[in-house]
Amino acid sequence: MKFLVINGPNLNMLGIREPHIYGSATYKNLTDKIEAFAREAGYEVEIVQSNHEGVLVDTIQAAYGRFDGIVINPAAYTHTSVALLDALKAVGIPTVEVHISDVSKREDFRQISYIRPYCAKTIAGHGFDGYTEAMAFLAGLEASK
Ligand code: CA2
Repeated sequence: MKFLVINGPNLNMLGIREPHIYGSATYKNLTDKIEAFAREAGYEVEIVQSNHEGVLVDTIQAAYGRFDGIVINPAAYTHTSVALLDALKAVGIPTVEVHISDVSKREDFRQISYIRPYCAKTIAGHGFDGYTEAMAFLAGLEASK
């Protein structure tokens, strides 16, 4: 199993501000957790973070034929980006949408997710565990093929 984990804008700032929403752990803590989980499970994982929508689109396109699953937290682009939805549809790789916070309990503008219709599952409000739960879910999907 080879996973691509994609994180959108400002997630590199984790642990620096808004700990009441996103916790006090840092982005490095997040990538360490994902890598440790993958190592123990025998998965390969690549992790990309960008603040730029076009870079995220390029990253998804470059994944074509290279990964068994994508775990994506598009951050604010969740609520705005048709381009990310189109890119995910174009590559056709099974994808799980992850949010650290429980977006369903937040502002109205966070209730829209453009990528959700494409995703096999959305995990929100589980903190960093959402990322490892997403990888386990995608591995289960692949095993059931
Ligand atoms: O809950 C999530 O994971 C979000 O995707 C995080 C996004 C937000 O726009 C989504 O609605 C929900 C924001 C990420 C920004 O992260 C920060 C980290 C530290 C300080 C401030 C923001």
